[in-house]
Amino acid sequence: MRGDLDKILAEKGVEALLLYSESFKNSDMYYLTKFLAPDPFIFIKKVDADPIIVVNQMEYPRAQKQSIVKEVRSYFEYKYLEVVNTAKEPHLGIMKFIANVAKNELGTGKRICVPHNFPAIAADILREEGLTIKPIFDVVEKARETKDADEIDEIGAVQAVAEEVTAEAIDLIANADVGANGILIVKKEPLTVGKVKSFFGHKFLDHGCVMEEDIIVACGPKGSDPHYFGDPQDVLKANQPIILDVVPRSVQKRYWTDMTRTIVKGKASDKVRKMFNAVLEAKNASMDVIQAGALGSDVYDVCCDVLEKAGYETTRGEKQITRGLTHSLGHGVGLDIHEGPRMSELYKFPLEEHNIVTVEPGLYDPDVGGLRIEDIVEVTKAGCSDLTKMEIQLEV
Ligand SMILES: [Mn+2]
Repeated sequence: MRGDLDKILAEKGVEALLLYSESFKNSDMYYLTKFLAPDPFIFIKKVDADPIIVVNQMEYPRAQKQSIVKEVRSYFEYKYLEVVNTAKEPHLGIMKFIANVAKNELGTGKRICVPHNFPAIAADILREEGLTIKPIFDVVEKARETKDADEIDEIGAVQAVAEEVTAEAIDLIANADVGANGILIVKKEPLTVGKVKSFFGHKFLDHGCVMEEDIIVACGPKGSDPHYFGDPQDVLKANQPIILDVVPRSVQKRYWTDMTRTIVKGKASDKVRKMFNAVLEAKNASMDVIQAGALGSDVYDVCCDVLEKAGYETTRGEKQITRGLTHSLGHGVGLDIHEGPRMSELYKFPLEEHNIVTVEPGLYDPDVGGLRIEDIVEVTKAGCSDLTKMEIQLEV
């Protein structure tokens, strides 16, 4: 949560935090300021003090109205034009300007934390100007991992949209006719992945969400690659697993959600049904052990134990496999679609209350395709609360 930031900065042994970025793509910048801007601006915060932002003159009135940062200043207050004009070229001048603002606000003696994606060229120039710049991973990201009630509500609202639209898409698939070679037919035309994605995209927009990144609609053997997104020309077929991995984002509130359902229109083969049962059991067993304090790696282990006991292989211990579970169990979701914490072999850190994580075991087989089930849950003190209300059903 935002309130954790001072503690995190102090733990890292730094005295201030500096960001220079736009805030559409940079979720840290948006999180800290709640000011959505397509051009970079400056964020500065001393430990245990209120932050300030410095924005260009055009954005100044809007930032004052919209940002949660109360102290908003204009570039002109720091003689922007004068500083930039003294440099050999404008880009370098802007870097020099950032250094001037930082020196003005922080002096030169402070250890200043910048995020891992702070421009390297800016770090160089700030150091040339005598500032102590420390790029550090997981500062703002760490604060973002624990969500406050408003954030959980926003993610829940996007999740409700994901479920409504996915249910409609499943209806579309379930009500399709079956033509030659098992190809699904809707209104006398083959039901392609492109048409299904277009359906999702339009419906999301009707609910104030977007398909900012591609969703996964993968039918049959191609779905055995977990991140095969589905080519628009692919046709959906009966009696084969169809993975729907759905990731809408709220346009205004900026939060994502993530849900996967795998369905078969018609009849699932015994092999696919067995995969479905194992994945479902792995998901339930994993959710049973999720709670504040549980290590992400331990939850992943529980998932692998269930799948291995059911006769499937996993990549646990860097095992090279051609079928089985080939990815981790889950990831945080918030202003980014993939953020911390993780539930994987590498993540030997405890989950915390109010983390929002996906639980998404899957099994993959190049002969039949993929089978993945994904819910999104809130970690609580004694367990987890499932934000996903949608039923899990194989055959439709
Ligand atoms: Mn996911």
